[in-house]
Amino acid sequence: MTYEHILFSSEAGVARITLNRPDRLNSFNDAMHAEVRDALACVRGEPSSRVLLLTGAGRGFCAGQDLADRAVAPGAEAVDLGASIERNYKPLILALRSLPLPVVCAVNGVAAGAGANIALACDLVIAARSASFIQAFSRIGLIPDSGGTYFLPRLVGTARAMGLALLGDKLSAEQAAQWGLIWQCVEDAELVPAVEKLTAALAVAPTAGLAAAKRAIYASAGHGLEAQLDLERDLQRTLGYGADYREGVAAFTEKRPPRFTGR
Ligand code: T3D
Repeated sequence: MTYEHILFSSEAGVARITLNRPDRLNSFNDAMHAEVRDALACVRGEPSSRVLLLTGAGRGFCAGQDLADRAVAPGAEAVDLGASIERNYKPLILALRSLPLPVVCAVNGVAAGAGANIALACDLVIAARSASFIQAFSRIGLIPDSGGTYFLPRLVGTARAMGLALLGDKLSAEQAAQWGLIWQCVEDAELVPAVEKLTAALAVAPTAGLAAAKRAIYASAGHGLEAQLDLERDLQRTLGYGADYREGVAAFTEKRPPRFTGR
């Protein structure tokens, strides 16, 4: 597939998707959804990719749905937003969450509407200090979608989730990090070097182990303690037969850096 609305590359274990409609703050239309879907399928099918970086081109990360596609003429039939979510946003969020490798989101600017929640669906979110998060839905009569009503209360608690959802105010990257909504806020000039350092480290990490940790942590939201302990047991059993565990223990005992293959 040739890409018009995203940039996609994979090098040295790092796959990169850059949302690339900067004049619309990288908001999503159907074509961009199709391209991201295709790129995510490539990452999933390519074992040499050991970490995925998602970011945006220009001054914004992503402003959610392209509202120009929703401006129907007076009297014309309304768009079925449920169908749009079923076709595009739900598969996107599930694909990011289930990808068996770490997904880093570099929030380079404003993340609004579904754009904010696509960022929150990623495993490690690093934002530039000038970036912000806006649950813009309430400004146009909608609810937080793309997992917003799931991620927000789990990450920041019901009171803050409610404030963000009902008021639609801009939350600074610094405040988002203080509240635990994201992993880190860095100075604007530090975003690229910090993300490069992080993705380079994750590209040589024991990928299967990280994927299992991701799976277990996300599964915990729907589990009691006993079910979670069972899952940990099963995942640990599988990892214990893996090459990276063997290599990790060997490297430790031989007092040398490990050479993980991701398996
Ligand atoms: O519809 C479905 O399928 C259901 C799913 C819905 C998911 C959703 O995401 S609904 C929420 C949609 N998003 C929004 O409501 C956010 C709309 N954008 C904004 O509120 C503001 O643009 C921002 C707060 C994000 C940034 O403000 P600011 O002042 O920094 O930039 P700006 O001037 O508003 O935007 C710059 C340009 O991007 C501008 O174009 P122009 O005037 O220079 O030609 C603006 O129209 C365009 N833009 C920004 N967001 C969108 C957009 N164009 C289309 N759709 C957008 N979402």
